[in-house]
Amino acid sequence: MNNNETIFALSSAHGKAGVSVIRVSGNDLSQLFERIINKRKFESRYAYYTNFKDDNGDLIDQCIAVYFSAPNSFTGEDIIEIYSHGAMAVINKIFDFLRNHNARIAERGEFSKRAFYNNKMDLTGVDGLIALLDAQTDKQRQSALKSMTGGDAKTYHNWRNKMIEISAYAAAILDYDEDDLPKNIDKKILNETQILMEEIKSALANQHSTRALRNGFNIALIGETNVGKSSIFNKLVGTNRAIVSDIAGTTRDVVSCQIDLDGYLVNLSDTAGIRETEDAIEKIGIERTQNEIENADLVIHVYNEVPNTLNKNEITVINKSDLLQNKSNKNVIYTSVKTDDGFDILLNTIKQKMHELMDGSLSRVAINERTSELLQETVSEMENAVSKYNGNYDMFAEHIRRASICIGKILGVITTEEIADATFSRLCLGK
Ligand SMILES: Nc1nc2c(ncn2[C@@H]2O[C@H](COP(=O)(O)OP(=O)(O)OP(=O)(O)O)[C@@H](O)[C@H]2O)c(=O)[nH]1
Ligand SMILES: [Mg+2]
Repeated sequence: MNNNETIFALSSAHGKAGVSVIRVSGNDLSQLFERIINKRKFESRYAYYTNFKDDNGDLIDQCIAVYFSAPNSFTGEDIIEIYSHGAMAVINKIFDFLRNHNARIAERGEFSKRAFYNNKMDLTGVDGLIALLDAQTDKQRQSALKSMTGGDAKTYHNWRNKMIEISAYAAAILDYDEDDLPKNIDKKILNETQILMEEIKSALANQHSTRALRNGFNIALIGETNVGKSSIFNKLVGTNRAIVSDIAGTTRDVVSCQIDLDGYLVNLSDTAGIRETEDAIEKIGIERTQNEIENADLVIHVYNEVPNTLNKNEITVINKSDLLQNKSNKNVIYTSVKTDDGFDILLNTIKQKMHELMDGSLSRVAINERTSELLQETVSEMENAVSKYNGNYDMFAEHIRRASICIGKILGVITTEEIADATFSRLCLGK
């Protein structure tokens, strides 16, 4: 990677704003900074007010500029931050100036990529940063910050160090006399491998909840046509998002909305009512309903009468309770969109189910597709090590070593360009 090129980008959001932040990163930017602030001497990390002029001596804008000298900066290189007025015309003019001074616009995620290669961040930290920039709710923010500040990395380093130690002891059994090694070392390393493997398996088994914490808890509202799914959906999201009518088969597509429940992000979906139909479009809608059910963390099944059998994994709602005389079944929730009856109970039940899945997920390592695959590979290497243990320390050490490489890849301690590129391309410009 060529770290010598000077790069720049708008680090704040596009669009009219009071202040915009333009970030420049490169190897030695002191001359450029002197030019921007129009001074010969400066100190790092001091804010300088400047009448920022272009190369013709015309004023671009009145700005504040700060210098972060390497390695104490986000990228580990020299960084200049320019705080200008947030107008596109000003930003474009500053960009022109920077281009004239041998800098080029940064690629997506390029600042973070440099930070990674300069050991400022590992890949779990970058994952955290990506999640933080996407965070909408408080729990998402907490989870992202934990990853970004090294919470996940600590666990992975711990696992990796243990693996390296186990593998080293296994190799030592072959090379050293029994008397020179700790007592019962063979049993100890097997035991430690098994404990470690269980810990990783448990993280994998809970990956569903950590993903729901990052991407949202999926709730699908399903049921036959006309039972009032869209009316309930609108009530829960607080706006008239979905069309409500007394014509059966009104909702044909999935209508989704994100809501914040106790700081957790929830993706609520209203779906096409399930019924036998010859209508081609409605059929597609019903297929989409099936997809929503598969992806749902929680299904709210809406009826107008108590069904013969209740599905324990779903919340059963009997809607239009204003039209019912008998509301005695304790295993269902009676609601009425007309009278508001039962909505407090419905909301509390949803929250309870959500907390059951999500609480505790903050303390676990965050797992995404990339880390999930590598963790599965880790477990399979460890299983191989244990099953081939029978006195064959060579094989054992090799499998544990390979498991430690998988964890190294999660951290980016051992990495390939593709892994890094795939991660950084998920970042926005200016990060
Ligand atoms: N009396 C009464 N009518 C209701 C209630 N909830 C919904 N309705 C009415 O029932 C009809 C159907 O409501 P929708 O919310 O469109 O039902 P849906 O389940 O989404 O229907 P589809 O999209 O066709 O599957 C509308 O006329 C609503 O006004 C309720 O609690 N009580
Ligand atoms: Mg509907």
